[in-house]
Amino acid sequence: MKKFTQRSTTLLLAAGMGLAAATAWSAETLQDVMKRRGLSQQDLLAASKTYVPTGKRDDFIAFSSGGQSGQVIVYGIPSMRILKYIGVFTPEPWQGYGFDEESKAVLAQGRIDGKDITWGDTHHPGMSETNGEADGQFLFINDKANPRVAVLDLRDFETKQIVVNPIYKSEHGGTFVTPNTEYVFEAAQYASPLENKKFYPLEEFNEKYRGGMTYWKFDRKEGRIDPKKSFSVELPPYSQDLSDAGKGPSDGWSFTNSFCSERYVGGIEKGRPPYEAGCSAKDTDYLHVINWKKAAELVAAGKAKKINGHDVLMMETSIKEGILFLIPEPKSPHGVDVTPDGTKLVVAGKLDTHVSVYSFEKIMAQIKAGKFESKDPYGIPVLSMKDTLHTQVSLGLGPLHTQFDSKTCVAYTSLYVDSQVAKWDYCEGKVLDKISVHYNIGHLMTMEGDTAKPAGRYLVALNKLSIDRFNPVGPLHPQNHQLIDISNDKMQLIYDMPLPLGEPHYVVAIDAKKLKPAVRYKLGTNSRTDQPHPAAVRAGEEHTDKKGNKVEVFGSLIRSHITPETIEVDVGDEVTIHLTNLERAQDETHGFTVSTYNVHASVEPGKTVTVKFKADKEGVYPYYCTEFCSALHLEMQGYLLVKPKGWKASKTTLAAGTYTEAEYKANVKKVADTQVIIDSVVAYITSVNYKDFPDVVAMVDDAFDQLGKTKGLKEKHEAFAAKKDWENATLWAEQIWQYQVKTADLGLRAKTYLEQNGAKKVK
Ligand code: K7E
Ligand code: CUA
Repeated sequence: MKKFTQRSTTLLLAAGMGLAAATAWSAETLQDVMKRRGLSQQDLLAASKTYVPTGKRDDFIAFSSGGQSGQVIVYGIPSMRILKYIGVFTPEPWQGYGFDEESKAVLAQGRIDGKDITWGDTHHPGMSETNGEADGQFLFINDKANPRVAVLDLRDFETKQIVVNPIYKSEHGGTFVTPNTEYVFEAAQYASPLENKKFYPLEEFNEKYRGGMTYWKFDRKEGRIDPKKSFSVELPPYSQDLSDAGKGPSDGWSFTNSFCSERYVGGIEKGRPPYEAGCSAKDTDYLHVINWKKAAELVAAGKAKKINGHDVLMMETSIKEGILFLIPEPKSPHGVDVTPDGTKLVVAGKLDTHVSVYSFEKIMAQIKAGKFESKDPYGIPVLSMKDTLHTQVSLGLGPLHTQFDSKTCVAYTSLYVDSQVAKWDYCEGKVLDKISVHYNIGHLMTMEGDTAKPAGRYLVALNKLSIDRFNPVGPLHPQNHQLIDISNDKMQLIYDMPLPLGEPHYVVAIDAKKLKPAVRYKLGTNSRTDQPHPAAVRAGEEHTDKKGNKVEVFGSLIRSHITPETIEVDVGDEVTIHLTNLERAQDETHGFTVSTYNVHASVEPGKTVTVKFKADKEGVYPYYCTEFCSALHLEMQGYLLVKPKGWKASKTTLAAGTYTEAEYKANVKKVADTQVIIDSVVAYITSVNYKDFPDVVAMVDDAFDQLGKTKGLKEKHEAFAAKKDWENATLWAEQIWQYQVKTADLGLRAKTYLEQNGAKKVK
């Protein structure tokens, strides 16, 4: 230990005097590298389009579904560097998600029929919008397997809420938002009886099984979905699929595809043709067109029926009130995407080579004129496909999803079977360009490409197979997100990114400038409720309460100690530990765990987190900080002592250390030397315009916070020295130095930042 601290002083001295920086330049030229690595001009061009130099940031931030991992993956574009995994439907240990009480409460909202469901099949992230444009405030994502929707707040990139769909058993067409995020859509997928736990045999499929469309009311002020103000529209058992919200002229309407409108129920084991045959036998399926604004009014007027306590507008009512229509669409469609100006909708039929562009104006004209070509078996008016189409364009095999460019009339459609992206003009109905991807593309995504104002520039192809793209890692391959430059007439493939967490069906991206995430919480925040945590403490307020067999610790974390450092309980006690991270410094997260009790917390600056467990095993259990937070991180430790029944202590004093006057004096000198470094760093920082750099101002504030903690300690060690108590004198002097190290660490970080970012001398 001694050795380490001396070395640290030397390092600090060296860094303080600017001796540490020596940069070696490679003598290699670009030509040399091209030759050595076998790169072409095209490769270099691609590399220069995606390379983000150290210290620079990406232009766009993407939120990808984590597929079967039940998480969200955040990455930067164009670098494709992964920035974060966010636990949503699944526990995520690093962030303590599912291992601390606050996040367990969020996961518990997603329980179904009283049971935990700790995985999710996430498909479609959706960003909150204001006037049809991505606003960077909230993210929504659905769980197809267990019909649920989650709300993430982009101030801290945390999951805040999970709502369970009260009437479905599966869903898919979610999450799509209305232009001002009034509602978040969730469409059913595999039809089932709407009443919970109701059994009907498949012979009653047409009568008793139903699909539907749910409109979750989003309360932006609260940042939460309000289930009481949410409702659903009952739909036929047609396997509703992807959806989109109208915008501009079509605002107030929603559009939902369907497949298997044949209502086939399979039975391969009974010798019946399988689903795949029975669900694609007819040439067309149905596009559902719903006036959600009017539906909301009807629900408010009491015209809905309560099913499982949830408002459902029954088909009969929707037909009578004229808010629900069907339009035939080509065989087994997948995506339906409303154009940025809201005048058209693009439907891609998986088993057709065409994309069909419908005109909203024509749809409205037909509805107004009451011109219906037929009714479906449930009495829903069916509009003529021919009379509502704007155009059809043959793009290739297996068109799935469509996204839009910032250039007017330009769209991109994924071609699953052809393994291509087609660039085409949806106004004129012509193909502009095609590019191959690797392989079998599902969704594709352009920057803010499903908003009213797409940002263009890049497109990401989300491929189902990666076969030969990456180093083999066994039979389960990574997914392949390919980045395509769309700023020119010809598309250029510029990057392959393997994603190894699940099948990310869809991803959305936003201009990074629109995101304004916080760097710390207000001291004592429960990040899952955004409310002050009742068990938060400030420095000096830490304490432990014991009532009967309940032990409650109100502790704190700051570099580099946990308060308290000993927790004594009796076997069988219920232990609750609340911890507040007192740091203000950016990125000074502390983690917390207790050996073998399966708890973990990530406590970011300002956050208060609770872990809870029953101390049902007598013994000694170290607890410690799990994030390498400082030079003395390993010493950020403590003991949980679980005493056996009837335990009586035989010794009452701790073993004394052996310290000499010489060691005390050495520590005092170390403190004085370090102060010289701190003073020189402070002198440098205050000699330049550091106040023009908000990040530096925060670091300087944090540095002085740490230094402030030395107050009164000099008097303390001197008083012990006067009494020749060399242990206490030495250790309190050491503690001053510990705070100084943190101060100097921050100060030097600030100094380096200023030097690298062109700080200027001030008078
Ligand atoms: Cu096409 Cu769930 Cu959007 Cu997969 S879905 S591809
Ligand atoms: Cu705190 Cu490591």
